[in-house]
Amino acid sequence: MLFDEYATEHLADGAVVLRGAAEPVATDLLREISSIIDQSPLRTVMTPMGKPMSVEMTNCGAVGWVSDSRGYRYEHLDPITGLPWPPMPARFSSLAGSLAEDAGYRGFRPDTCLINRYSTGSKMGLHQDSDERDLTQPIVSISLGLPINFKFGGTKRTDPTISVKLRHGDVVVFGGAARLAFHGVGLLHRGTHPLTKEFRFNLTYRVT
Ligand code: MD6
Ligand code: FE
Repeated sequence: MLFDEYATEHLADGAVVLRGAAEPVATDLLREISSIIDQSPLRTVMTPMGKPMSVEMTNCGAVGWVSDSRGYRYEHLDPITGLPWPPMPARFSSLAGSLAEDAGYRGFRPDTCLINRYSTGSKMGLHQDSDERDLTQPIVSISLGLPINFKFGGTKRTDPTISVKLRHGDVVVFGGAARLAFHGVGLLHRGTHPLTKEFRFNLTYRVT
C-alpha cells in the first residue's frame, strides 16, 4: 500500500472502491492535469450518434480515446493538435500501478489515461468500457473535486445497478468479472471544491 490506511469497499466481484486513496496526491495530480490540458486541450466530443457529450475530455499516454461520427476508438495523435498526446507522467502510471495492486491486480501498466472534466449538469450514461483489446487488465479510476453518484450494474444493460457516492480522492478499480460491467455517473450538482472549484475530474487509466 502506497499511502496511509484507507477503507476498501467491495462493489462487485472484481470491483472495489478505495476510499480517499488518491487524496494525498490530489494536488500533484491536478498540477499534472493542468499541464496536460495546456498541451492537449479539453474538448467536447460528439458521440457516433452525433450528440455532444456533456463532459469535456482529453488524454495522456501513448494513445488517447476519441469519439466522433466514425465511432469510439483509440488514436495515437490528438485530432485537435495533430500531435501525439502528452506523455503519461511517470507519477501517474506508478500511482495507477500501486492502486491496482492494492485492489488485487498485479503488474498493471496503463498506456493511456482519459481525463474527463464534469461541470454543473454533466453526466455520463450507462456504458461498458469495451474499446480496449486487452480485457484481462483492470481499469483504475480516480475522482477529484466535487462528488457524484456512480452507478454500477452487471454485464447486461438491464441488470440492476447499485449507486455509490464518489468523492474527492476516491478510487474505483474494476476488472475480472466486473471488467465489462455497465456503469455510469449521475448529474454533477452545482458546488465548489477548494481544489477544483466548480468541477469534478475523473481519470481513467487503461491498458489498450
Ligand atoms: C466517471 N467513470 O467516474 C466515469 N469507466 O466519471 C467511468 O466511466 C469508468 O470510473 C471505467 C472504469 C471506471 C470508471
Ligand atoms: Fe467507463
